[in-house]
Amino acid sequence: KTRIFSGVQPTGNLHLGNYLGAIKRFVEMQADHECLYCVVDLHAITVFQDPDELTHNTREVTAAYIAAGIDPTQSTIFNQSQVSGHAELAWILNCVARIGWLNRMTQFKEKAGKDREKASAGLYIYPNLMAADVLLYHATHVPVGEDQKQHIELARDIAQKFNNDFAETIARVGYPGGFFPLPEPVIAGAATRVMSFRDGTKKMSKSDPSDLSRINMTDDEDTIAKKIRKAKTDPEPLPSEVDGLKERPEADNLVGIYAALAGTGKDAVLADYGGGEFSAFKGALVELATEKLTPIGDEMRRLLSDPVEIDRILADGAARAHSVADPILAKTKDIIGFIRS
Ligand code: AQP
Repeated sequence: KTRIFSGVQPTGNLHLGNYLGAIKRFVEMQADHECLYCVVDLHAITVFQDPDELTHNTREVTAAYIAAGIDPTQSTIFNQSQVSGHAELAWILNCVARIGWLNRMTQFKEKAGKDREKASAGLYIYPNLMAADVLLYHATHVPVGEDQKQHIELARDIAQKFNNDFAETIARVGYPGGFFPLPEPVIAGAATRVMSFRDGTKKMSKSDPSDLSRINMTDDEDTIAKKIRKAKTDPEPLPSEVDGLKERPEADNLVGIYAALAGTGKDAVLADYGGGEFSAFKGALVELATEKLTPIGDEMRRLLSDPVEIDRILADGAARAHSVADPILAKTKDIIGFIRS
């Protein structure tokens, strides 16, 4: 049986990359699958967060999910810290994962920077918590942006090692084929890695100090237009074939964004705009991005004006998440040999 799990960190500045790489895809999956969408606040605190901002940002991600089209009565929307099984299973998986595996994680190297000794221990073991998020629900598929591929591969390795280490007791409790399913990353579409508008070789990111580097999900029409018009490009006209985008990261990025927003492929976009000047294409992109994004931003603002209702939705989602997670965590404890009363 298919079960989808994914999450977004409440760390502010939700942007077009988060939308196209993750949230838009979450919406597309909910019609045909059982989905759990988490606001991963435990992940957020691996880097210090101001408490009031964390609270606000948690509600903002929730509002973004709903405004983008996730129906909280159909999918389970909740915040991670309200379901203690994430932290409990993460501890168990800390004891399964190997230090050598964590040392290969490129995101830690990027986020910790040069002075690694000053990074939090949480940032280092972040991928184990992410494995716990997915495995706690026996999720089978995880829609993510390209940057998270390595972490899902690690989650698979951890699940496999757990299944091997405890094969005997796992068979005894009735799972001869392994207890944790190996989750599949789902990385698809024309914009799995949206790049910065200032530098086509860097990923669009929440923490980039330049607001011009990204489109935020709450940007208004004028801001979206300004950012797209100022986005870095090269002087050549757009190519007619996708192959012509190869050595042109900025052009490739904008064409990919257009394709993802329009729900087509890069080839279809180039069939319409190939050979033309960037200025005309940028004008069309402004129109499309405004049409798709501003209603979401407006709805986020409307939802955020009622924080009590957002908190109610999160509490309801947490209760439903508990009902899936608790039996799986209980079985995990049996498998390990913990006594439960
Ligand atoms: N640029 C991107 N293109 C496509 N997908 C992206 N995602 C993030 N950036 C891009 C996807 O969004 C989901 C949620 O990401 P996150 O909030 O958990 O964490 P993040 O990757 O740390 O976000 P940022 O924006 O990249 O923040 P900083 O600045 O801290 O590095 C994930 O599925 C992710 O793949």
